[in-house]
This record gives sequence, structure tokens and C-alpha cells, in this order.
Amino acid sequence: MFDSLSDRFEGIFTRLRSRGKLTEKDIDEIAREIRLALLEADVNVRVVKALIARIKERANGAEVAKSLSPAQQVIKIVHEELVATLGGDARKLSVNPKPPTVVLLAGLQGSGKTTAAAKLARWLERDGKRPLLVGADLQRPAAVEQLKVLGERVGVPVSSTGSDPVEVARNGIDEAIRLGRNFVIVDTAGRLQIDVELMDELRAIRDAVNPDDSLLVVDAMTGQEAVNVAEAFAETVDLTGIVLTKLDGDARGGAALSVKEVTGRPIMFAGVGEKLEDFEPFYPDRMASRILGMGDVLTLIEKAEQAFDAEQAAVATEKLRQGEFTLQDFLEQMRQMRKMGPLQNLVAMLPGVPKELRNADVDEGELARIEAIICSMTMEERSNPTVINGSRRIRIAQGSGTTTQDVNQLLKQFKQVSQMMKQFSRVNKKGKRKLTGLPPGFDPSALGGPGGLKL
Ligand SMILES: Nc1nc2c(ncn2[C@@H]2O[C@H](COP(=O)(O)OP(=O)(O)OP(=O)(O)O)[C@@H](O)[C@H]2O)c(=O)[nH]1
Ligand SMILES: [Mg+2]
Repeated sequence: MFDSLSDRFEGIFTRLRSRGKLTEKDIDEIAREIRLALLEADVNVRVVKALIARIKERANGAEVAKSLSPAQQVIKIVHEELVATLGGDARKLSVNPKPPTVVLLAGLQGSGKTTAAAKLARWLERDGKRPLLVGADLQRPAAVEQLKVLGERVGVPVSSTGSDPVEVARNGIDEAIRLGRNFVIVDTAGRLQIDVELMDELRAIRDAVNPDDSLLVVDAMTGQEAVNVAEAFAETVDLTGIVLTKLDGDARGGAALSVKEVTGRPIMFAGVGEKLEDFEPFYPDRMASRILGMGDVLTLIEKAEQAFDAEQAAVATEKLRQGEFTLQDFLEQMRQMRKMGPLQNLVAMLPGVPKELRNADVDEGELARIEAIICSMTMEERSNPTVINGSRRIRIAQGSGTTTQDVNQLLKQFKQVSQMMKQFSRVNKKGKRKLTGLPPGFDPSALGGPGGLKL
């Protein structure tokens, strides 16, 4: 789910990265593209409107952060506003100080209530709680049996005694107290569509068991209908949250992303597959990052804001352009980068790094070796490597605990990179390409020692 939306965002941001300062017209254009992408993904029109308005206002308001490029600023704003649309901070289940805590699940037929009940029970059990499942769906003949089978699979007892759903629910609470169970999950009957009878039944169950949380189970595949259903439930039963199911499906899924904004109720859990372990708390920020399809860009931006000295980076970039980049600059850049954490993580977060490279290994040991070699050079050698003759090579190798081959390798690769950068900045001056992300034809192995930077 959300794959095509992610692809669209990735495209928009990739184009954005090659731009310098953004004018109001540029921002309008970007906002229009984002709007189209969201609408195509079936996000509710009202939600899209509100989201775009907030993005535009903030982007035009130019929150100037020196350490971020205009593109990064826009990405940051879009991410933050998407997080807000998805519900801001993750919300946990309420816990009743006087157990058992009661969770009521409601929703349309086939939305995944019974499955979600068992998944939630499993999740709570793993979290050290002692749940009890209550089968209050007496509508469908096999419903209670289905819950019992699932309950057995997750090792959670199931209670279903009584002649009507309200009595079953009430008995369930008594049973939980008797068995010393501190969570009760009540599975209810679904309907093909919202009707008075269903709402009345739900209200009666709610009044009988006074739930700490009433969760609406919404099938993410149902499109805009999901939004209408959520709205209707929110009005009639006091919903406190939403469980989104079938997020593993291939529907566009945008409607599901709209339920929080439309109902004002947070999405608390997500069903991501048919198996009982395919269930997770819903984290708006993680979901937004995933939808924006750019690895964990935000973390990178945050780290950059914290650790990266923008002035120094600007100087280095300028030197690169002028072809004056020295080994000393290279060392400083490398250290700046390393301040941000293990390179492995950093590479994964870099926008512009192709997807397939994101999970690859980066050889930290190799970088440590490069650092040792450069540190064993004099300042003169660092700014003008051509003075490094045979005896200097031996001295540097000994000083850094490496071999002369290692030193040669580094010098050779540094030369290649410098040449490439010069070439690149020439292209740049002609206005064909800008210095953003990795230059075209960039060979990552040119950066490392013998094995190269194993990207
Ligand atoms: N792929 C996928 N399938 C799911 C998920 N959640 C539920 N399902 C499937 O959806 C179907 C309906 O799930 P149920 O849990 O029976 O739905 P229900 O809301 O209890 O249905 P009724 O009791 O008939 O109203 C089942 O085939 C489940 O396996 C999910 O997250 N991913
Ligand atoms: Mg069911």
C-alpha cells in the first residue's frame, strides 16, 4: 500500500533537490504536484485541501534554517504536516487503574474485527498483560467459533456466555475478574452498512461494559467509504481510536490516511497482514516517512541540523567547485559526516541514494584507515599531495599503521575524485547540472581504500 504515492513523492522531491532558492511560484507548483499525488492516492478532498493549505503557508513563510537547503526545508514541512494529518504523536491504549481495562471493537462486516481482536490480544500478552477475548458477535453463526480458534492460536482464553450480545459482554467482564485477567477485548457483530440496529446494539454493549477504549476497525481497502463509515461511527458511538486493517493490500489507501483528520480520532493500530503477528501500533511519523519514500530523511535532516556546520560545508563545496579541495578538507568532511552517527545509517538516510544501495554495507574500518593515513601527513602534504615522494609514503604508512600500497591507493582515489569534481563543476558552470546529491557517473569506490567505500 502507498507504493505509488511514495513513488510520486520521491519524484517530486528528486526534482526539488536540484533547485536552489524557491520562489512563491515554485512553491505553488510543488503544492499542486503534491495535491495531485494525494488525490490520486484517494486521500479525501477535504483532507488534501487542509494539508496543502498548511504546507503552502509554512513554505511561503520561509522558516529559515541555515543548515537546510530550500528543498530540505520543504521536505521537512511536508513531512511534519503529513505526520499531523496522520495524528501527530502515537497514542497508547488507556489503562484502567481498576482492572480490567475494556477495549470494544466495532466496524463493518469483514473489516477485520475478529482478526484484530486476536492480534491485539496477542500483542497485549507479549506486552506482559493478561487479556481475555469476548465473543459478542452472535449475529453470524460461526463468529464465536472463529474467535475461539484464534484465541487458542494466540493462547488467550475466550469467553462467550449469554443469550444476547449485552449479556455476553457483561459476563465477559465478570469472567475476567474471576480469572484475574486485566484486559478484556470485546469483538462485536458487523453489518454490511451502517444501520440503526447495529448502532443500537453497539450503544447497549458500550453502556453495559463502559469501555476504556472503543476502537473502530477500518478496512484500508474500502476507499472513500471508509471515511463515511468512520464519520458515522464517531458520531454515534464514542469512538476513541481507529484500527486500520489490510494495510498490506495493494489499494491506493489514501482514504485510510484521511480517517484521523475527518473523525478527529487517532489511528492506534495497523493490521499489516493475515497472520496474527502482522499487527503493530501505528506511528504517524514512521508512516509519514514511509509514504514520503525517502528512507528516514527527517532523521537525517534533524541530525544535519544538530551536527553539520553549514558554513564549513559551504566552504568545502566552494573549494570542490574551484578544484581546490584538499586531503585536509576531505578529512574534515569525513569527520563531520561521522559526527552524525554510523555511516551505515547515514547512507540509508541520504536522499538521492538509490533504493538498492540503502541496505548495503559501509566499511567503517576502511574509513578509520583513511583517517589515519591523512592524519599521518603534514599540512603541506595534505594540501599538495604531489610532494609525497617514496620516502614520505613509507613514513606516512608507518605513522598510520598501514602499508605504502594503502597510501598509494588513497592518493590515487583522491586524485580521481578531485578530477571528477572539477569535471563536474565545469558541467555545473554551464548550468546543466547543479551540485546536489551524488554527481552523475559517481563511482562510490573512488572514495575508499582498496575495497572502496563498500556502498
Ligand atoms: N491481508 C490482510 N487480511 C486481513 C487483515 N485483517 C483481517 N484480514 C482478513 O479479512 C477477512 C475478514 O476478517 P475478520 O476478522 O473475520 O473480519 P470481521 O470484521 O470480524 O468480519 P465480520 O465478523 O464478518 O463482520 C479475513 O479473511 C481476515 O483474514 C490484514 O491486516 N491483512
Ligand atoms: Mg468478526
